[in-house]
Amino acid sequence: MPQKSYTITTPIYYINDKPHIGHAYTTIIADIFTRYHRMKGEDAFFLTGTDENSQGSLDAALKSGETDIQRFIDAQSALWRSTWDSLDILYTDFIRTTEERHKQGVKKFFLAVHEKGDIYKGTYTGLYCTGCEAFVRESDLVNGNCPNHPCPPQEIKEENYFFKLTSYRDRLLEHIDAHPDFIQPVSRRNEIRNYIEHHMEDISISRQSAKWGIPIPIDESQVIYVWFDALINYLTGVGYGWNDELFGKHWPADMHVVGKDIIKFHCALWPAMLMAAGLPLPKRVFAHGFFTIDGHKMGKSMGNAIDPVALAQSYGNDVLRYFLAREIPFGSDGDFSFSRLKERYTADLAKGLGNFTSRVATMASREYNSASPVSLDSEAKDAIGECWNEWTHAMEEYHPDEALSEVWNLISFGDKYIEQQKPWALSKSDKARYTAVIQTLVEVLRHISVMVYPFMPKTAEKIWEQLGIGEQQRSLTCEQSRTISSVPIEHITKSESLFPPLP
Ligand code: ME8
Repeated sequence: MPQKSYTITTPIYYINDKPHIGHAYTTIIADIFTRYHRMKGEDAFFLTGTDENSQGSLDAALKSGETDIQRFIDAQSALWRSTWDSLDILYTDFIRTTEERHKQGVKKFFLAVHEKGDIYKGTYTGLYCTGCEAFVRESDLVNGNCPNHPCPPQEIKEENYFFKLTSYRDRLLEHIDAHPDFIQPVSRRNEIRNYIEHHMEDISISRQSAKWGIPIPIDESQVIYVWFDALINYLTGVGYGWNDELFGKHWPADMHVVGKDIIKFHCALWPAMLMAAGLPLPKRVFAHGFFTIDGHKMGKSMGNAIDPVALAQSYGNDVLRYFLAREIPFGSDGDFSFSRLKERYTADLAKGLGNFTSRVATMASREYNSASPVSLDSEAKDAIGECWNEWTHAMEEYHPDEALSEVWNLISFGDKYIEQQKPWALSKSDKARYTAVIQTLVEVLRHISVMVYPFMPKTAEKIWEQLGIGEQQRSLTCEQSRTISSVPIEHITKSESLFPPLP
């Protein structure tokens, strides 16, 4: 059977800003699902990258004093890439919208939509916010400012090319109704349905005055509107226009992970663009919530943006990954605070997973009767089976926080099992029973480590190291890890604590 493919994407981020933990959240969640799908034995393609053709890029370059705009953009893009590298993000490709392969794909796409008759010339009179890179309505302004940025939008009157977005109103609504999974969570689906039905207008897809961007193939005096250009990265990143085989395999995407701020672009404009170009639609757009920092909106202007790399250096990559995935239910808004991070570190990691691992490894590395056959206690077998069922269900339904909470139930089970069985007493009174109890505990820990892997890959590896789990067993699929019998316990070694107490 050919290997099943799975394609997941993040937004491509604007390079005028530095990565903060909001961006890291989206990217880490996408990485978690990529690793999960790879664990299922699928060929998972994970696309991320940078959005470089915006007015904001140009403004930031000029502000920095750099006269070579592309050089500034190259350095900024490299910063984003190295951020993901240092956070253990296993992206398959990193697409940049100033790359030739992207520009060619955008031109091809534009011409396909133009040929369809969905592009016309008109005059745009209205407001434009450079922060959002979007046209805004007078009625959306708050005290004369853009609702998302603390500055007034620019007034623009331009000859522009427009995309006939409204021609797709009925088809978009039909698609959303026929595919309940297309927009998630459900609350977002209702919001988008309402927007498409009552507020959606044709959209200007070119800028006459912009000095940076991809020229329109039929009129080089204008550049393509940055969102029309950026959305096409999801195609050019998987081969559109340069590798048909790759494109055939990885389009349509299974999941676009985005923040709730950009759903109109992803759930209305993007599917309409694809319909116009005669291409299949992505299977799902998941719009996660936004989180605040200690209750305050995060952003450069607020001066409270947290650098994910610095945070990971202080606490560890896996701690950051765990905290973000566990603390903020995927799809809801949340809050980030150092006090919650420390609480979870101590309660869930140091006293939870770390302590359980250390107790099991300490006991198992001592003397025991390794000749005994492995027979798991039935209550442990049931707890492991139940955890796998619930974990898998949560992962399939895109509830990473719930998947983690199932793993932590199994850790609690393991802790209680130790208290009930009292292996320290059995080691003197009943060697055979002692071995069975230790083997059961090692098995519980092994299953925990596999289910923890997509969230905390380094921690899982450290547990495998202690359990003497070799390369071959590390690359088993979920199904294989779930069903194989126990690991050989004579290799167990106790290492230093996974999560030492915080200073
Ligand atoms: O919008 N909480 O890029 P961008 C959670 N280039 N997630 C957050 C967040 C927060 N407080 N702040 C930002 C763009 N994000 C376009 C995308 S895609 C074709 C083009 C995350 O750099 C969230 O995923 O402004 C949000 O959608 C994204 O960063 C916006 O990144």
